Amino acid sequence: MKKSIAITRAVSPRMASCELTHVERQPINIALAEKQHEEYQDALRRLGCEVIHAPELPFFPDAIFVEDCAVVLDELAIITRPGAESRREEVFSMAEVLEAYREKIYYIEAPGILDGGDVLCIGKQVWVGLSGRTNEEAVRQMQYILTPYGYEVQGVPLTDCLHLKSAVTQVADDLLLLNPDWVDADLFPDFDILETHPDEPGAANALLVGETVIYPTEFPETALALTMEGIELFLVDNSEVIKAEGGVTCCSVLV
Ligand code: CIR
Repeated sequence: MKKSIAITRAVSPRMASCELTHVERQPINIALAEKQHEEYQDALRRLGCEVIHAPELPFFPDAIFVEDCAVVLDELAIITRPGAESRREEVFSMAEVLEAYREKIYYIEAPGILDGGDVLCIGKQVWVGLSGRTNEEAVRQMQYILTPYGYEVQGVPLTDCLHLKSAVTQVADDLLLLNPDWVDADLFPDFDILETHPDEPGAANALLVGETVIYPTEFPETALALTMEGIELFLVDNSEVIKAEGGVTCCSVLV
């Protein structure tokens, strides 16, 4: 397995006041969120990752969602400028953590806005969701940073979801899990596509670690379809993160 460090951050006691865009606010059980986050981090360890904790940010309700703070590639890291103003300051401590792992660190600058949840990288291809949190200017900056390293960066239109990785994630070398109502499968011509079950629109967010996929128990029909495709799943309860409009990719940065 290539990536073996997973950076995570503790649940904020204020998580119930998180940003929400497409889902109704529901009470969040912080103790349960903490337990589920421990189990998620145990899953990462069981799959060969060393879990490193970014500094706690108890006053930032969305602090657990570290994925949005940085995009890490083999050669470099890009520190984002999150689209939600309440989240802008989460990135600084992530930059400090990443200094230990990457010599080259770049920053998205205003007027660019970028959430890491909008960035899907596979090999040298990078898709960037044009969501409410990420704009064309950030795509332009990503192209400027990444083209010299041989990456191809393209902006991707999205509908009705928070981030690109709410709509599509990689679940095996050649296979993407995708919700066709939220993103156009034709944007990924080099890949086979497994569609999420129609009753489970939020089911496209899966975290591939090595050859295993960390996947929420909350989407049983799609989990079954993944298993039928021969994908090995490591199931985790993720109810509290889902209430906060997050998923399994959002809670770690794999380095
Ligand atoms: C937010 O709206 O920013 C958080 N409540 C959820 C962020 C989830 N992050 C992700 O999908 N990468």
